[in-house]
Amino acid sequence: MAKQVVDGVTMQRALTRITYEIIEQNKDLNELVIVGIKTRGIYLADRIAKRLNQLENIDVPVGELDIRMYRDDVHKLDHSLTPDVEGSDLPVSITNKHVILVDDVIFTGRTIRAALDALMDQGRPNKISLAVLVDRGHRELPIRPDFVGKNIPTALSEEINVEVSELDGEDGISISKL
Ligand code: 3GP
Ligand code: 5GP
Ligand code: MG
Repeated sequence: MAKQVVDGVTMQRALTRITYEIIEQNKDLNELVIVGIKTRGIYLADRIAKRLNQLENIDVPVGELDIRMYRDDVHKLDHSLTPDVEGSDLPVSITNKHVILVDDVIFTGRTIRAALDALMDQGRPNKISLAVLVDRGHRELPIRPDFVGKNIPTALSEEINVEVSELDGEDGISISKL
């Protein structure tokens, strides 16, 4: 049974706060490129870009990275899986830009490590930052998000479910026991 921990309004507010933090911490918003990690990170990246447009009247390019667990025939919570980049779609060069990576959940940090490798292969950004909607803990690498929607400490036996209206019909975050 999934237990809702964040409702749609609160989730949208968290994204709005992240957007304000991005504005506050960046003198030149024209240097930004936002890159969402498939699947739900892409929708969150789009929303942050939309908010930036509403608040600052600026069009920030949005790209995507597709990162899959190396063997998806095994259970997805198997920690021995290595994330691999399947594809990327970046609308502009990221060289000399400030890339903001966006994902729905950060867990071990291995997906972000793979994403950093993929970005470095494509250019030399001046800076890469990380925004996540949920930090569920259990990091296995020295990777820490710069912008966090909600810190939700979890047990390894739990799973965070992020719903976005574009895919799931409504926004919200819930926890379920595996
Ligand atoms: P999403 O990013 O499209 O929401 O990581 C691939 C997908 O599997 C993610 O989808 C995520 O929601 C889902 N998922 C759920 N729990 C886990 C987990 O513990 N580890 C990984 N790697 N993926 C999970
Ligand atoms: P990591 O590589 O940090 O272990 O896991 C991050 C990736 O796995 C993210 O892309 C995220 O989608 C997914 N993930 C890990 N744990 C969870 C979880 O509890 N819920 C959801 N929805 N996704 C998770
Ligand atoms: Mg994800």
